[in-house]
Amino acid sequence: MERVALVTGSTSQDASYLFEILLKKGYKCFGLIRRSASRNLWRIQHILDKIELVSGDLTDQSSLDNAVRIIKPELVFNLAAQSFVKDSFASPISTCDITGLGVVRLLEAIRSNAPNAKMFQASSSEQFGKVQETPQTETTKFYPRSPYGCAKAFAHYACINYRESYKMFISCGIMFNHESKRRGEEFVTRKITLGIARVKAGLQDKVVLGNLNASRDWGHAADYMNGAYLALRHSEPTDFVFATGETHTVKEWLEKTCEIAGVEFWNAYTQDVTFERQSEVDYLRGDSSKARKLLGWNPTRTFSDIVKEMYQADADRVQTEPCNTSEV
Ligand code: F7E
Repeated sequence: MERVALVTGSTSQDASYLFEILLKKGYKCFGLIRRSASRNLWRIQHILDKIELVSGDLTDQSSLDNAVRIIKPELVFNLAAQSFVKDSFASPISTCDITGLGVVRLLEAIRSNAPNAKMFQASSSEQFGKVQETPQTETTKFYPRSPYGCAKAFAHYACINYRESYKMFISCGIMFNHESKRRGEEFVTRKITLGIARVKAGLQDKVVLGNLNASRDWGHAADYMNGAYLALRHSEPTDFVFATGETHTVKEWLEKTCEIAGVEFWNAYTQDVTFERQSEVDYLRGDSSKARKLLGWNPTRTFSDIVKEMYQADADRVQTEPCNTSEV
């Protein structure tokens, strides 16, 4: 029988890596896509002829029902979200609608139309927010610090509730920050690698940043999507932390990028409160022992590998498509 997977958030960094993994494993892949997202296909351009895009939206129940009923997926990966934390303060209602309630709509669509499908929910380390213990594990108490974190925590609990109430196979991966050369330019890692590449090329004076002291546990998106796939291959539905166990400040990311670029760190940036959060997540460091033990999962790239990959890709990019990141 043909193995069929449905992925939401099709145009995202994460979906692009997950599609590559699923295609290699022989899955027929369907990607849910909002009509308005259809212009943003650059991350999946190289596999567009191998996957099928289906119109649908996490805010539209009937589109989810139709997609799940017609596709009858064996695996569903929910990667769709309003995922930019800073924007969630400006748009709390729509963030909660998409990132929180949208997951319940998807759960209902699966329960009604393909109850034996296995679902992966991309939960987030933002759920830990003001951390209650370090390192953070699957049992660490949540204390979200943004509408995005609150919506993700709600979605996480909804998944557990459906798993327990209806015996559905639903696993949540609590994903710590994961980056790559396909990362959106609004996130701090890409903003820095692209900004420094532009500074180096003489196209921009400085990178304008907010809080440099926040610490994040940064891994590579391809590794984390491999974790998502392994989570649904596991015999039991459960929750997993995906993290490297190493934490670095935003300042360290900036310093490493400048070092790779050969740019003077002190001259390369300036700070602006516009880019600070109303309430910040100061420190994240995950403990992924459970995923390592039960799934044999391991992150394969170091902090330095990831910064290098991203800087190099951006240094190449600025030669062909100069753009300004100071406004994001
Ligand atoms: O911020 C600080 C900012 O926007 C990281 C999402 O994928 O990971 C991501 O959420 C840190 C924060 O990612 C700027 O205050 C300083 O402390 O890159 P970010 P995030 O908020 O950690 C989690 C796991 C998700 O689930 C999310 O969807 O960097 N920071 N200056 C800045 N951040 C931005 N964006 N821009 C700045 O200028």
